[in-house]
Amino acid sequence: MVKLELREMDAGRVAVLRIENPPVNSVGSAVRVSLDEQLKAALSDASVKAVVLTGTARFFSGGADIREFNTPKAAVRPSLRELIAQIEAAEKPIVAAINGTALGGGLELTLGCHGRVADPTAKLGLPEVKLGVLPGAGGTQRLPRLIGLDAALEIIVGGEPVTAQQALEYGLVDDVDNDPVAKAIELALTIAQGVRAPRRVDHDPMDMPASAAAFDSARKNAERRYRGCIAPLEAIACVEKTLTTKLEEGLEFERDRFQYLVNGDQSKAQRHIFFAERKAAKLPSDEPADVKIRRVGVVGAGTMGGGIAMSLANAGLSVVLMEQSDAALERGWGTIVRNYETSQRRGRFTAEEVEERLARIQRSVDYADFADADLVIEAAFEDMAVKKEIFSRLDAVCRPDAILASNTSRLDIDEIAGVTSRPERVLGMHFFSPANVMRLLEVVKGAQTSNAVLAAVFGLATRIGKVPVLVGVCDGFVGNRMVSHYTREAYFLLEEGATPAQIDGALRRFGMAMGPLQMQDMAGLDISWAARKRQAPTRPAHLRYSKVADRICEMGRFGQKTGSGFYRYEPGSREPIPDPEVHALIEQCAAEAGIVRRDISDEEIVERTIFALVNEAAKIVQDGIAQRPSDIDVVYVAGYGFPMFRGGPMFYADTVGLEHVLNTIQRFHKEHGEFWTPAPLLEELVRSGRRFSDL
Ligand code: T1G
Repeated sequence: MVKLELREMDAGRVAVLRIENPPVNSVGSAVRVSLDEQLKAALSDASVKAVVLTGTARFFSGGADIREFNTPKAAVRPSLRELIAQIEAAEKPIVAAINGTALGGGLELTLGCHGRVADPTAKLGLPEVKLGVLPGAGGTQRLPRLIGLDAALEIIVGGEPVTAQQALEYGLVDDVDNDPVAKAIELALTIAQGVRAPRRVDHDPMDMPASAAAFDSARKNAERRYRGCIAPLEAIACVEKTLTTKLEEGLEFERDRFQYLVNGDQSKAQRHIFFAERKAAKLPSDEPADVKIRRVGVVGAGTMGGGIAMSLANAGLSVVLMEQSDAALERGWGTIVRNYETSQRRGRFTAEEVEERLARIQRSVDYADFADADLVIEAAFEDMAVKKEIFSRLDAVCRPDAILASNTSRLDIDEIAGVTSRPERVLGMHFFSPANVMRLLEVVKGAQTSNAVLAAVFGLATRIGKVPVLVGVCDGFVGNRMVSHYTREAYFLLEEGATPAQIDGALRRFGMAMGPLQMQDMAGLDISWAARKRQAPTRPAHLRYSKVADRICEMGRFGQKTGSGFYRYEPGSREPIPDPEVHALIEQCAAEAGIVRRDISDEEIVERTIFALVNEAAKIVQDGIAQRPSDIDVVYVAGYGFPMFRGGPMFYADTVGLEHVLNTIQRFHKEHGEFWTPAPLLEELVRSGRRFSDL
């Protein structure tokens, strides 16, 4: 919990309080009680001249214990707010030695202190908005008073941590030192001796000419980064209070808004995703990796291969990027260079960092360059014959212990593994475009893929900042298998009376990053057209099929890349413009199908598309293609733009109630036929009164 150590210094005795609560020194009820006891002991000991508060290992503190939210433990006294007020009011100087990551309530603890020293490797942040709450222990009131409005708004609304050096520049810490405890002791004693004044937060209103622009840009920043989330906007309202109210009043307002958020659906959804991502990243087997991945080959320098190569280089890995010709390689390389130059212009990387990353990528047109690779990721044309040819050649040139992975988005990994002599070292690594940005990685386990290989790839995924989700072999794995049903309903709704803009608008208002039709235009309509043509011979003739997308493709309209698809696009613009030619085509398809068009509500659009996802997802869980429903939530939030404030399709279904979801699906089953056959798992859960989150 919290240990007290007395240090005898020339200038007097100092009590060092150390938070010890692995794995991240989260401040839950037990730590609060222990810290309270140790604080009182230190402050009441007349021989103690000053106090230093610090953490252990990599963490000062990862913040309040999120698992205690909405439980009786959250109300155990003292609250974090009370502890911080006690620290702030202490007669003796209390200085924080920020030995490592200090987030949320952990950082707020330091804001009550009379000085702060950080280790050079420390990260300091208030990420609460990512959990759908706000800094609820004084962060919105003290941080602006310490470092000014603009910097505080960026930290509170952006939710991203700053480095120790940035914190020093902001004035958030007084010093950065390799021995933060020793430096903090020194600082505390100089304050005790009156040599230095304690940094006390002024309790009066900041009374500054509030640049309304500061709050307007913060709100715009919040809307851009966390569209549809209410927590960032509530946090801004709290920060605004610092201009007009005293600290105590502002703290009360902040407490009220925190309670409103922590009891709300959005925060419960976002905390669900936080824990779901960590659960997904744990493999069922604890067998360790049998190879350390340092050098990775990538076959194909197209959009995906280039993005994958960047992801790997960004994480410090050595990459061999291979194409079948110099021309293709140079085209791919040019794209990579342009992407890095854009990132550099946006300030994400310095010129040196771009050079370092590019230097990690060796270009090649020769399979022999894969001879010393630990892993090779194939990101070539989505065609089984092409992939089999590539894997045969990889099998011949790569080390026997090298792992061979395909970035295929839906093809059969077992069929690919079958052409190699090492099926136990073959799997899928399905990245999402743009691969250097999207966090999701579907790791496809083949029938013979070994646990040691899965462990190696999961370890790599975390190192390159991806969220790995273990999925099984089927057409489309998890994400794409579900998205087929989602887009099918969107196409049917077009024929039944909705326009592309209405469907996309309804789903964006629901919170999707982009509607299905605009998404199709961005991805390229020809890709799914090729899949539909491949599936045509085996498509059951009695099932309804919409010709809308095929007709659009037959007109050579493949989306943004051809200047028109479901929408049309001005040259150089990605802005979708409704196109009467498409509306006429849709009406023609409806007439041919004998469909009488009607007005369709946003609610029906959302239920027909989102419940189609939920129903198929329940079948995926039942088939064992995903380990659990929350893994599917991770797939959809991290890879398909599902709003994190709704927690993913399964959490959303639990929130609206599975009985309602099942009743609606049964109604759709009557109206629209066997596509809507309810998933037996859904029926079973409703029968037994359980939810997806009970699995
Ligand atoms: N509470 C409870 N458990 C936590 C936790 C927390 N704050 N942070 C991490 N864990 C668990 C996590 O679930 C996992 O558990 C294990 O610790 C290791 O985590 C009042 C209200 C700190 C950067 O938002 O960002 O303070 O899976 O795998 O990669 O204003 O965890 O092993 O069972 O992520 O080294 C604000 C959230 C809280 C920080 C470490 N704090 N945590 O990353 O390890 S709200 C946060 C993180 C608050 C105040 C408000 C990261 C990390 P398990 P991990 P990591």
